Amino acid sequence: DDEKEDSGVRGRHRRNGSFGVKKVKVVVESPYIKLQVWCRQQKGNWELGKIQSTSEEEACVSLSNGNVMKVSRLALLPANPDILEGVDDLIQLSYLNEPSVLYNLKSRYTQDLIYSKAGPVLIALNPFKDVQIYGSEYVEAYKQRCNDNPHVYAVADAAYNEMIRDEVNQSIIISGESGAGKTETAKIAMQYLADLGGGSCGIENDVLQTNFVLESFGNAKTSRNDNSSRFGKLIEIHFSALGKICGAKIQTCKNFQSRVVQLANGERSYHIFYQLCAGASPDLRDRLKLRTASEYRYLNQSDCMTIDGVNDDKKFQGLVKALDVIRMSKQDQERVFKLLAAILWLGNITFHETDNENHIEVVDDEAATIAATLMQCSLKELMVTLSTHKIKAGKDTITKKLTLRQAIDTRDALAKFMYANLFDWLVEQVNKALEVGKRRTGRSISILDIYGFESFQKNSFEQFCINYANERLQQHFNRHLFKLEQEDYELDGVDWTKVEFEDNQVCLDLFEKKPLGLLSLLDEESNFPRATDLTLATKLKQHLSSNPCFKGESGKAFSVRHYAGEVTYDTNGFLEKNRDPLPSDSIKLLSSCSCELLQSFSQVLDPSQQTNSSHLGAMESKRQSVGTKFKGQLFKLMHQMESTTPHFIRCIKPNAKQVPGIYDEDLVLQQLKCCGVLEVVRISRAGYPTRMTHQEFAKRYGLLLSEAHTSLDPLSISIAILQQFNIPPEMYQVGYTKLYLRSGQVGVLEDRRKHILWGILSVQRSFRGYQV
Ligand code: AOV
Ligand code: MG
Repeated sequence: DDEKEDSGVRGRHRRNGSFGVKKVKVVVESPYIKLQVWCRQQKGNWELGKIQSTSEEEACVSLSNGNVMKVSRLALLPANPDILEGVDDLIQLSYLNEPSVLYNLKSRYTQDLIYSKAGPVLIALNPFKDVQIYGSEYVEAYKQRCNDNPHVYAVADAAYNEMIRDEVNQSIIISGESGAGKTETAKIAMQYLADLGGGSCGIENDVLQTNFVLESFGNAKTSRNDNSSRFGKLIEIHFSALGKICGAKIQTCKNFQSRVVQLANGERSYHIFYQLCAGASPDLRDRLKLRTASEYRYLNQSDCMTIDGVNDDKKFQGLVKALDVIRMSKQDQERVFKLLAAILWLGNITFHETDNENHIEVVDDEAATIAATLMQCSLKELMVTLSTHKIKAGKDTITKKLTLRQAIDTRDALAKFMYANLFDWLVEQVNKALEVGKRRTGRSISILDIYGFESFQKNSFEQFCINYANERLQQHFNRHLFKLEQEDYELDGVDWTKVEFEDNQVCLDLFEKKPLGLLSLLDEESNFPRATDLTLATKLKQHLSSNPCFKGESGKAFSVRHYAGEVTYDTNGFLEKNRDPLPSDSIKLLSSCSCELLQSFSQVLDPSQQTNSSHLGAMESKRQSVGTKFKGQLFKLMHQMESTTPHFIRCIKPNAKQVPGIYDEDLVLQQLKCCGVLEVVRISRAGYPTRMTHQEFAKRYGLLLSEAHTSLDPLSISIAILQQFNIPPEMYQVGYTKLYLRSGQVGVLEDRRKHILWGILSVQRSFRGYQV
């Protein structure tokens, strides 16, 4: 029976194996007449109905749309009673099958109840419109605990309180597909914390303003999201002993720069370029020799120059204000804008051929002149750098002309390098402005918002990195919610039936194993001067085919079975993007610029370490490969989160059109499946989410005991408390070291405790002559 019931709704990416819904056998016999059921339709969707009559194999069901159908009993699943419609925690559902969960979330979504709980996890459905559930009134309600509807505010509130109560750092980990709402959710959480931890120094406002700056420079319109984050961000908010925000630190993870020089139709480069072109004052335009966005090759290669409903001019004014708030000097702001304009003008530089072997020279026009002026270098040096390379031959150095392709690559590499370093410099400035005050206690809440899982028609190196990061994040989620939970029970001798969950270690091994993993093999191949994308693909297929998460495809492609679905990657450009070469001539050029920023960028690299490995054949500075650097940054982020208590938010995109009101069941189901939300519900429902050591429990609730207890043993005190409050035995378990309570049980004790403490406090105050 089990197998037969698993069919039904077809996810876009059907994964191997079950997705863990407990299958309930529907016994359709006479007592079940009138029973509410889900009835699978031809298209695979489910309709609600009531059983009219049954036979051996079939049932006659009247559907909610009025139709009466005869269906196989296997096409039926039990539906939840009406009283459970739209419950705010999926834990409360009697039946946890696919249609029941989907319907429950849908019924809430249509009432603009976009947040729900799945046990300890908050599910956030993107409304794609303004929903009136934010702002000071709501903040206040959650602060006072007068509103217990699931909300990002409630998650932030829990994190804050646990930080204070347990003196343990917290993290809020937000995940979900591209466009699901992670960045917005992160901002909502920050807003709440800023309200809660706002003090006299006003630094909480600075923290909020940094979002504006980072989004301008790090976000762009993609085909999935008009404001897609192209970098990962962990913002660590620090609190003083009084629970006030006293500073913050931002860590970022690889900002992908290829977008600066290359765009697909329907996509844009980073917002800042359009904002600058639209919003610069006439004076600034003049100083930067700025034109409209459509006059720059780097921007006009895509057919998309504006975003519906977004005013780039206004955004620019907002950005300047935000830069003021984070105390960036006007001089530095001008430097930044100059550099951006220089990048745009670099893109307009063209080349003309000088012989029939494709060798080129730079066209000496306004683009080259203005770029050199803005970079504050000599025009001649710029032109030489972009059109020649030097090769060492024994003691001599020979200068050779570049071909057109090489020249374009050199120019683009320079632009990308400038942008990448500008972004890092900016993050550094932001961090200086947010530097933690002297009264730091070391207590913090970190909010993680990275790029969501991406699966496009064509997937390249960027998707490869992004999806790898998501795979890591998924493991963090799994470890905390499944592994640690179960290990905890087992170690502590608690009676517990193991729940199976989808482990993604095999996929992580595929990426990380040395020497035979995707990242190491990519690095190895990147070091061969004659390697091509095809030899890379062949090598991967040769060494990795035994990993069940790997699949070789024809030609230059390969597929990875990610936790969120299978993605086919095209190795086209992988080697180049992984090497990210910058000829040493370009670095020399940068060090010759009188622009201080550019000069400082040139020092990031050490020109003494030169290799000949680039396709350009020129000497270039050796840097860590992009893949390896990415892995390093990711590990640093994950490591930092290991020592925190995590709070998970799963954002879900209800439709791919980015419009309000449409709930695409297949799309939602696929996201619920791939992020393991349903398994979490199962575990939580069966488990004991509250756990405290005997000592902690006795210390916290000992004051509730009505009779003085003669024994000082924490276990006896704990049990006496449980008995006094008549907590039924099935609601808790006593482990060797800890007490485990089912959800909801600790609330009674907490309320009582607060009541008593408040009483004591009042008495104390009245003694001191205060009015109570
Ligand atoms: P993402 O961060 O998850 O995608 P965003 O947070 O940028 O997604 O959300 C995408 C868009 O959805 C936003 O620009 C808003 O228009 C809308 N949106 C999201 N959450 C809300 C909300 N709570 N209320 C109203 N509108 C919302 V990516 O960075 O692409 O992975 O990489
Ligand atoms: Mg985002």
